Amino acid sequence: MDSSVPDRLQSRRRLLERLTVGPATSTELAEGSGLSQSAVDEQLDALERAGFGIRETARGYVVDACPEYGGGAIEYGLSAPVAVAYHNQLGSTNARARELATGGARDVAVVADEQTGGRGRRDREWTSPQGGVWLSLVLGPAAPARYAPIYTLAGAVAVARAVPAVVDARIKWPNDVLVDGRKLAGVLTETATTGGELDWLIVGIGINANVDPTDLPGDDPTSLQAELGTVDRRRLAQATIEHTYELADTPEEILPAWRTLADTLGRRVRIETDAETIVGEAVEVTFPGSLIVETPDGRRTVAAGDCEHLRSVPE
Ligand code: BT5
Repeated sequence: MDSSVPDRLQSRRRLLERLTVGPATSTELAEGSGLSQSAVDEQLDALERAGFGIRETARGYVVDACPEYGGGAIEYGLSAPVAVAYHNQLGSTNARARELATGGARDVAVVADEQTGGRGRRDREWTSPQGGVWLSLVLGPAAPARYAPIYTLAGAVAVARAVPAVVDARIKWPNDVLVDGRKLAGVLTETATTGGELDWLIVGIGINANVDPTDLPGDDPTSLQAELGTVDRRRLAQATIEHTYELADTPEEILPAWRTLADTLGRRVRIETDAETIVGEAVEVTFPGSLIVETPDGRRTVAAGDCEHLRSVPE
């Protein structure tokens, strides 16, 4: 891997962060981004080639047009210190994120317009045509390895918070974001640990944004386009990254937020684990993300599995 890639992206991010605040001279941009004057000029040229409108005024450079989507577009106005590695097409953003993470990168989001080998949990396929928001955030939170499952729940909370409020997004344990019971988004988390601590964390998030659900597999999927019409993917990707970043920093806030958005609690569920099938009422979720199921044989604590909602438990 070219380890300079994240450095270059971080400089562009800092430059765009400075331009988000207001006009900036090239000296100010150089100081703010850690780049030389000539490297700043090169970055500004590259941003213009990527579709940014950049104007020179008496007080410095200003951005007067931002592209609809792309790496710089997502970084511009982003309130999280995350650089964006954007690809028109990629096998899997999680796979690329893993390469970057093992090369030492942190605080980078890999984003693709289309994935040709998107993955779900247990190596299932995740269909990812153009128009969706397919992203993987590489983070390095200082946390014990046993916290790993909580970040999957964080990804689902981030999506539910990021989608336009008129969509009543709810979470099915542990990682599905649903609208009226239909799957809108999924989360695939990967971690590496050293000495009982998290080394890196990848939160992979797939949101069916501007895609046609009839092109998607699975049990009655939906998309924001189908629910609402075309949405602003730039804003959606930004909000998803911002919420995920913030939650990863405050793991104690993830479960309370998850509970308020949960569709699973209080329902009859069938959970398929690697070893067995558990049927009962989902009564609680506990740190770092286990589901407590009340069964005829007593309470069970389920750390991982596929959850199916059965009918609601009568009052
Ligand atoms: C998930 O898996 O829900 C996790 C999906 C994570 C995808 C993101 S996209 C960015 C990043 N890069 C990757 O390569 N992955 C992550 P799971 O719970 O196992 O659900 C997978 C199942 O959902 C499949 O077996 C299908 O039935 C169904 N499915 C596939 N594509 C779908 C889609 N676009 N929308 C809704 N359901 C889908």
